[in-house]
Amino acid sequence: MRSLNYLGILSLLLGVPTHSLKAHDFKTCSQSGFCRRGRALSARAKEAGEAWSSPYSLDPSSISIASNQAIFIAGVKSALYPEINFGLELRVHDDGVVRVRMDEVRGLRKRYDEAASWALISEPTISSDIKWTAGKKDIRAAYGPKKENEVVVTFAPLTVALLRNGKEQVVLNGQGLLHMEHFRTKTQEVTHTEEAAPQEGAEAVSDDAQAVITPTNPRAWFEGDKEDDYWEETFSSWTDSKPKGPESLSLDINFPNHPVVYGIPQHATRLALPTTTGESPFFSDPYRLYNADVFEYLASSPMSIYGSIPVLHAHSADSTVGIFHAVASETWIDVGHSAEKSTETHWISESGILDLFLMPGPTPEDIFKQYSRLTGTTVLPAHWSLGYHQCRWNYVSSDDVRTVQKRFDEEDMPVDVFWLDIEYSEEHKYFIWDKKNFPDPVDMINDVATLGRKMVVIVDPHLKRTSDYPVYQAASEKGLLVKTKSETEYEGWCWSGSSAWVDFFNPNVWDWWKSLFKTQQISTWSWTESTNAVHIWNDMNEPSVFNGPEITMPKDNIHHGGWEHRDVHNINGMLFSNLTSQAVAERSEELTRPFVLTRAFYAGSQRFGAMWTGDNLGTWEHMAVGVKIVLSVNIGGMSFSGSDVGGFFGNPEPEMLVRWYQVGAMAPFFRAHAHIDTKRREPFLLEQPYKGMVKDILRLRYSMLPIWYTAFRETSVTGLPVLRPHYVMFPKDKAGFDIDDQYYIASSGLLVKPVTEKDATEAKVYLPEDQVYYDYFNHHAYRGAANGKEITVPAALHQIPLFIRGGSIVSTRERPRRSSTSMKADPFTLRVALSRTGTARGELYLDDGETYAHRAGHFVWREFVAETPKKKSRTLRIASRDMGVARPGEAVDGVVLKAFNPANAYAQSIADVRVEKVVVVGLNSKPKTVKVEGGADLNWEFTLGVAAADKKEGTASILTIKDPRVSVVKDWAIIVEW
Ligand code: MIG
Repeated sequence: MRSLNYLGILSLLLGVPTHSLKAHDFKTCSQSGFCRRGRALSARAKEAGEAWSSPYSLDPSSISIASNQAIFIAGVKSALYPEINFGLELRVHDDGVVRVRMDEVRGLRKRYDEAASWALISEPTISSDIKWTAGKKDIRAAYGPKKENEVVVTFAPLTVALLRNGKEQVVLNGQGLLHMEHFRTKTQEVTHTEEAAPQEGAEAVSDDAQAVITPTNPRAWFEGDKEDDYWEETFSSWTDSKPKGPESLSLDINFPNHPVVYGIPQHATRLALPTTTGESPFFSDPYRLYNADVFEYLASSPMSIYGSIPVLHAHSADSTVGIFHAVASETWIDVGHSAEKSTETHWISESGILDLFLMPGPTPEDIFKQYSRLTGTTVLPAHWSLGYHQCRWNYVSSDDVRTVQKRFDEEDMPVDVFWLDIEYSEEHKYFIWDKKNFPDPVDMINDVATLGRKMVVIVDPHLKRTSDYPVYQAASEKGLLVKTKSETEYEGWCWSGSSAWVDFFNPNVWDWWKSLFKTQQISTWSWTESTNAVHIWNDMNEPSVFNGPEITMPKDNIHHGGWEHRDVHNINGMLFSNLTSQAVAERSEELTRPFVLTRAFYAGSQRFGAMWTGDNLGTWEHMAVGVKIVLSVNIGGMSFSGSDVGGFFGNPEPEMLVRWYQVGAMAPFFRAHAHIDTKRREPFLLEQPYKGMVKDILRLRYSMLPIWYTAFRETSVTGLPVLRPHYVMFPKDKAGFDIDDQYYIASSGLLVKPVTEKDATEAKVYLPEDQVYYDYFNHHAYRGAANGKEITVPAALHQIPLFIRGGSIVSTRERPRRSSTSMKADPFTLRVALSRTGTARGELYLDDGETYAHRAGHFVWREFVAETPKKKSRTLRIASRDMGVARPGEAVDGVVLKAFNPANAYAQSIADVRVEKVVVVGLNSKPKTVKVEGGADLNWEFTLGVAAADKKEGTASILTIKDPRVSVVKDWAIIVEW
């Protein structure tokens, strides 16, 4: 029985093959009342053409300007409902971001307005340099260093536009699709339909808005002539009671002169979002954001999967702008290009206020900075969590775990973390060990930890409803569980059978949840059979409910504060990983960085840990789309991401498994995982030559850990993603806009093109610039071109197309070890990959990898620079200097460094760690001498090949400097002379 999953069981009962269920389990737009209404609105607008006009207008006499000009508030009305009041508020932040909020004022109920409070790190600072100027038709404010940005609000119809240098960049309601359905009482509305038009309100309207609103029945013209699923909605066998009635929000957001849009993860599709509207849309449905446990999700679809980040970048060769809509309810987004070179989007949300952040750019880099100032950067992870993670559903006993660990060591394959899926727990009561198979959990954990490794154990949000589960008992007694619409404890079905769900919106939950993770017994139940080497996996937090509508919770369930599940659905999962990461960090006296993997996520989840792409299939298609999903969540701020290596479902043949390891090793989060029904596929089980290939890939990942860790440091400070697609690196290069199958690793200079095709022997790689790119492994020099060039490179099964961009210095640790912790004192190799002009630069960041001492300045951040000092053209100087000093006052994980001392305790502790090799790639000719500045001659070797400055391709010249005896924490220079 255990080997059958829930949909497997369902499919047996219903006699339907599993794969046909996945689409039917989830709504299309036409099956979702408010989405249908939203799309009907845009269809009517389209049909009406020029005659269409928004009924929403701003009352200029109501404008009030507060807070030293930066906050602008005004009343808004819809001509259709003159008795209903809306309020519009605009704020300009000090970094140029404009926040636009609209809510119903003095309505029958309150719309949910707390999404931003969960997503944002703090209340943004308002600009002190704004001046609104009101005219007859609009009010506007120019701002920015050169007053190049301008926000303009037109009164009738209401539009909000962000301009740069006089040109519109983002326009709200330009197509007249704004509609905030106001709260009403059921009877009232029934009367309206029965009476039909014209009726009182409508007549009043047509008087003052005759010119814009067409006639006979203006409401029908705008809203449709019947109530469409206003008060109740049925999908499959579930009925949503919708006690609040209609409250959806529709808004068109246009990006004139921005032909491409990226973002709004999570969807299994290309990075540059295909269209959903127009003559021949790529997808017929809008992109949906409604966190969902979509079992065996499609490899190309606008359907929701596990997470939602309502962030979109609109891009052109000379501008990038972005938006973030802090909405937590189900949201659908249409994307189209009716005008050439422009993009129109239409956002339809089920509930909540309008809370939209317009990010002015003007470059992708600026957008990342603007967005991370709002929601935070990716937190710097524990160093070990960038190693290799071995997971499976399930390692079935403590001896199984020990054996797997032993096999890795016997084969000399590095690994850092062993994972336990749900079967470790007794009857799926998370935290409670199944003592039949795990009789000695703490001993098992210690056996893993003595070798410097960690364990990750799963804790899901569903609690088995049974009196012998102290966690459930406490939650139920304290009233900490999600409630039904009739305010009773909600019961649903999940792995643990009859289950209840902790309501993380309830502040009383927080300390209690943290108390569970304490490894020392406290007054209430806590997880004493755990240690500090255990970290946590949060799965099923969409939340997944087997017998719920769309495999989640009923929307009319009630959370803390009386909010319906409908209002908070997409942020629900983030609260779980938020609290879990706090719990793990604080579980013992000594604070250490937590690792928490989450499946569901929202804007801001990057502060709490890593995500993975859920239950992918063991197909080439899924391998390929996994790369695109990971790129798109990187765009959404979630840099720490990856897909299940091997594919969750199926038994990959060795070739596929090898390719999947290559994909995983080049992703920020690197974990192999497999479904319970699959055959064992740990890398040591492979036959040769595959086993050797995977071992090499694992060792490659470990040798590159300094690169990954430095990349994460950079991300944690700047907000720029770890994986950078072409449009981020080369915003002006149109040929790169659609590229999403190769990417750069932060600013390291590494370019990766993972191979995701069967039987590949070569790969095509796009080089966007007139620069030399070296093969990472054999230093073959390839040449790009100013207007881009595609090259063909060898890509047999043992080969990963990985390149070092000329002009980069990369740091690696080349001694194979069993885990990352055993590499901490290992020396470094520096690869100086010269640019066409003979220069190079790179960074290396190091700290203790586990504590928060780095937030107090205990770290090493070096900058390496290779250049030819002026007028000394016969010299190359490779210097190491301090980056920390170069950037005082920077913020790390949002914490501003007050002081930085290069001789900090951590730096001192690794003062003996040296650079054991410096490899200079692409020199013109054999040097005469190589020495440490002010020191002795060094030992070196040179092989002549292609020079960086040449036009030729072929193996580059290599100068290998052996053991220069320089410390990695000190300033030094190596002088190469001819
Ligand atoms: O309904 O815990 O995506 O990684 O192995 C399946 C069992 C529940 C789904 C996760 C998968 C995990 C599995 N879980």
